[in-house]
Amino acid sequence: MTKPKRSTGASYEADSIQVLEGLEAVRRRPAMYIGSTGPKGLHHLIWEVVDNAVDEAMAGQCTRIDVALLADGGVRVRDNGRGIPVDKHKATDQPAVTTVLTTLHAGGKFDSGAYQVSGGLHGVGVSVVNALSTNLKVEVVRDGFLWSQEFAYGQPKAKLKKVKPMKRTGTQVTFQADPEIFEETTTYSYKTVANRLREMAFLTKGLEITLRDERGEKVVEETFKYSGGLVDFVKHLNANRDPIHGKVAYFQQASEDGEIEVAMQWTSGYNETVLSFANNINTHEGGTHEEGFRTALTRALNDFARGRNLLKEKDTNLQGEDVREGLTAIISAKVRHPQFEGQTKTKLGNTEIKSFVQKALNKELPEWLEKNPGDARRIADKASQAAKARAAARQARDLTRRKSLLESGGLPGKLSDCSSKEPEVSELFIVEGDSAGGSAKQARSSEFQAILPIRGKIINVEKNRLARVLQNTEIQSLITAIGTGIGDEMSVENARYHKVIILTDADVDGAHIRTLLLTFFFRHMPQVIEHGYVYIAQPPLYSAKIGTKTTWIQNDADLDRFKADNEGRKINIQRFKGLGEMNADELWDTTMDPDKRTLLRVELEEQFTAEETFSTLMGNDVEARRIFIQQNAKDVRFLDA
Ligand code: 0RA
Repeated sequence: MTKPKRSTGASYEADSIQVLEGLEAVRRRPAMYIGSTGPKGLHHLIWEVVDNAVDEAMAGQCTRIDVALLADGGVRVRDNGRGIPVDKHKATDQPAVTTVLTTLHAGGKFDSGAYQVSGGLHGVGVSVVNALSTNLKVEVVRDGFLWSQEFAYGQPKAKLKKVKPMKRTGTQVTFQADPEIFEETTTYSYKTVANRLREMAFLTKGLEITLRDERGEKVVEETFKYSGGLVDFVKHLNANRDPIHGKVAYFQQASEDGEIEVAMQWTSGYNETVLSFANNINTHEGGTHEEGFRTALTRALNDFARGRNLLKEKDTNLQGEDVREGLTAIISAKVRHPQFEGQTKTKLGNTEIKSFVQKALNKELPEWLEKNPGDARRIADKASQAAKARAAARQARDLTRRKSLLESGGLPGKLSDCSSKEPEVSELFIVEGDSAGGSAKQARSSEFQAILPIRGKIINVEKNRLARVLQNTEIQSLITAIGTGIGDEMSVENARYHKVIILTDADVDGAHIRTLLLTFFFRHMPQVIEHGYVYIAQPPLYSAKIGTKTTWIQNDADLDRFKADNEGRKINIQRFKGLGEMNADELWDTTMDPDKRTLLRVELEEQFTAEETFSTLMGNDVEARRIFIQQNAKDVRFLDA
């Protein structure tokens, strides 16, 4: 565990906690403090408390955090840190813990006396959690006693109580989110919580985090603890990939400007998985820590390749993307005063960090390459192959572009386009097979619905280089139909449809094709997913026949209802097999009519889970893939509806 330095030697005193604002503002405009009042905002409540406990761990003062999702819908977070101070706070004339829980920004860690590590994005303080909870109870073990205080809607119900003598130290916060604030839902997703806690544990070497779900019939419990930290993180991401060198490379350095940790390992694949974090927040949009890393890496590998004569004098330098082909890397920066920029405030802006990271790695990387010459050679060889493939890919891409210009209107021949030219209302159905494509074409409302039939399996982008992918005719049609281009050259503003709907059979083959398509979008058009343009159609699961009348049934609940409504009659129920079974009218009624259909919008969960999902599905480990598809063929686990 890292022990950050403090800028002053002062220990926390109750009076270092500044009083800034009341909590009514939080209840009036909750979204300002937690981003939203939807599921994301709800989960922020947990992150807020856990972040504080992780700060204690980063300060070397806490070794374990226990999170419980309680049967009554509440959450309990317990840690064995120092405990929130309970002595009198001068400015408020109240115990510090009371001030921390009732005063905005009074985390005690926001002033210059302390090194705030996590938070930054949602480092708004536990008082926000308090303000947005019907009930909150804080229990502190500190100074030889157990202390306790309860609140309702952020207001103390009674004074801080000295309960009884107790050894050790720690904090426990139990709260119930207010359903009047979180109107949409107050139900936490186990998976979301587990993923974030796992990520936190990877980022904080040695910290033990447990998660307990007491809401179901059976209590579920998981423990996350990684003594290898980022190295374990990389191994985890590469579990279903094929590494080309045994040991994960690891570098770490601390200075006045902050702290940097990097772990990396190359695989035989063609994609790049570089995840970066600043103060434990996933910096999806990158930033200065990532830039420094990339610059140093490209330089180190070019120097190595030149030095060993793997690159001749006449050869051009390897480019960044060549060097990062097949690379899995985690960059974790700890910054004293992080500046978050970008559209989603997930881009690190601190300029000093770029040169700090670059300097650190300019020294460490060449040393690692020299010390591991066999590994280094394989990596450099792979990079130079990637450079050659890149040249070929450019040619293929130029070809696609030229071809699309030659074809009528630049659109693929197989596309039955809609007449509307307004992307906002236009829908593209990507339909498996020509026959289903035919029905869909008959069924559609041609005003706003376009049909693109896809024949057979499309190419697996996870196992092929871009040049090869772009030669695939199905992929070419897809790219030209959607209109955004791909990769670095894509612009989502050019999307010709704001609904791209995948329509495949509800069987294992259909699930496979759907996954191939999603993998393609994830790797080459991620913004199309991020903008919420990708959907999955939900054809019915059953057909029920009474006499000659067929009813299509969407799900198991509807099936039960149908059976109940038709008790005593002879019903012939069949699991729906394929789109080919339905005629055009049926396809329209069940699956395509905007008034009746249900669509699942594809949303990416935490980036690293998505990485894991796609590399498992499409990577080398066939057995892992088979199991995954069978388990998920029905419910498409990695999608949040
Ligand atoms: C203010 C100051 C100190 C610790 C904390 C707050 C603190 C907050 C939370 C929230 C959940 N768990 C927590 N653990 C600690 C520093 C105390 C010191 O210097 O002794």
